[in-house]
Amino acid sequence: MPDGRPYYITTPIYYVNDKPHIGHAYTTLACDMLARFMRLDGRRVHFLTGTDEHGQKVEKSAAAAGVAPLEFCDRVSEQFRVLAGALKVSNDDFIRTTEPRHIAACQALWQQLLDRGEIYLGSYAGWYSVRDEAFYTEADLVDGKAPTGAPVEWVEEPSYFFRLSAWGDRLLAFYDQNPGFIGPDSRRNEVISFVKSGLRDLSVSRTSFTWGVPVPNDPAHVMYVWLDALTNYITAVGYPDTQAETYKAFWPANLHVVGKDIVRFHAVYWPAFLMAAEIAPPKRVFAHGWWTNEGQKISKSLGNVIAPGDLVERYGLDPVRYFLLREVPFGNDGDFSHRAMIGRMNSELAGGLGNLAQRSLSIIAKNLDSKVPQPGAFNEEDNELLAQAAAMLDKLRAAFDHQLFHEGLEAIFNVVRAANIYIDRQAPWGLKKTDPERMATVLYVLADVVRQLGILLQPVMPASANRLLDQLALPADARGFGDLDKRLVPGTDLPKPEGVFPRFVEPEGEGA
Ligand code: ME8
Repeated sequence: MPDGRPYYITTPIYYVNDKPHIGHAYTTLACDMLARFMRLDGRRVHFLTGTDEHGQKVEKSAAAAGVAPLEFCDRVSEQFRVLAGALKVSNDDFIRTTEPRHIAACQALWQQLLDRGEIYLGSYAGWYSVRDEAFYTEADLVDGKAPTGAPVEWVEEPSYFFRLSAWGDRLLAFYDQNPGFIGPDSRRNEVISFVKSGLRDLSVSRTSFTWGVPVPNDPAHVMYVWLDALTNYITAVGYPDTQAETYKAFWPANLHVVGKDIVRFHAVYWPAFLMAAEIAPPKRVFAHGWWTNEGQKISKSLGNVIAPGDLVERYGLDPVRYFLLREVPFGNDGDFSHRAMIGRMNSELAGGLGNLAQRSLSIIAKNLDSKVPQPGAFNEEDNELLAQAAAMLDKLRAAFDHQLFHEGLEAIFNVVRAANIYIDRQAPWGLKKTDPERMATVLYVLADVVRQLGILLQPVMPASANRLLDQLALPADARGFGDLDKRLVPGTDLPKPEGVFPRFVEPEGEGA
């Protein structure tokens, strides 16, 4: 039942140097599914996404576009908002790092760090990659480039430093005491060995450009964009007002979902900044894998960037949401291919779930006057299927607690398969003359299993799942997880059944 326990989940805030693509859509959709899941499970959810608008990378992109940085940010940030709308993302807030609330939060955090002696003035001489917005030592470089392959430039400038070197042991103790802090395990191991290899103090201000949050009392410096960006997670719940209701309810965040490229910033720098300011670190950071397109790295220069809008137009939003979260174990790298997309759409959605619902509901419409059937006593096979359906929620909770989305979806689709086997074995279409009472029982069991599937599929395919539930005439206030064990009411009038998961048919003249 709803317990209203707070659940705070965040996406990374995306750089506005470029248009949104499938990678951004992926992270945001994964968070959206979890946010919707938690709401249906009775939690009080705060779901945050937004844009990261400062730093050299954005400043350079604005200059290349020939517009002032803020105007450029307004324009691209809007595209991320539009994308979130098109993907039906249920975020509760959208933060921009150029907002006054955020600048105030960054400056307050800076002051806390300064007051505690965690920041000191020095000068930086070393390599910097604008693309990564990261500092590198000579030893980090591979063939004169960043380990990520990004170009680097030599930078020498006055800079404030954060005493990261003093935080290594405390970070290791923190990871030890909080084994769930980083997921999956491969990333946790990577982070721990990075910290064990020794941390150097981190440059946290820049003086060679101006597009950033001014350092309090020293406006020649702007804050390093990662210190600025990470702070967004506390800005959005009210920091520096630590007495704000939202801050008290939602901080520390339950989960930061990020791509594997930025795990170090979230799992090393961020908890160190927070602990140094005596703020609790987030409860968990989960880093997912990287998408390629038909086997190739996604890049602008290869011209193979997948625009989320194009996919949605071709396949529909819910199949795209389902595919992205089902195809690849969350945490692993994945490859997008049209063949795989169409395969899942036609076999699991149209052939599995759609077929189950359509067969069950059309027999009810034809033979039972379009009303929820009145069941007789359940036999062993009925009870077995119903028990399998009733076990889904706990499996989903366990899987989603560890961000194992594919496992949760597999648990749901195992029930779809079991129900399709059940309908074939029971063959209700042949019972009308021989045993109408049994026919009604079988169809009741099927309709109720479809109801439970529909309720549990709302987080991943909100529109389709709700259309399925509409066909069962299920009231809108009976669609939460707390309603799962309330069976369909026999005798309820049902609307005319219609297919919710169409097969994908190649548009004429086009290859996939
Ligand atoms: O790093 N596959 O922003 P960003 C999967 N502003 N995910 C991908 C992807 C791909 N091919 N490409 C991008 C930043 N992503 C910072 C974050 S947070 C305080 C600041 C996703 O615009 C993935 O989530 O470069 C990755 O971490 C994020 O986009 C990087 O977005």
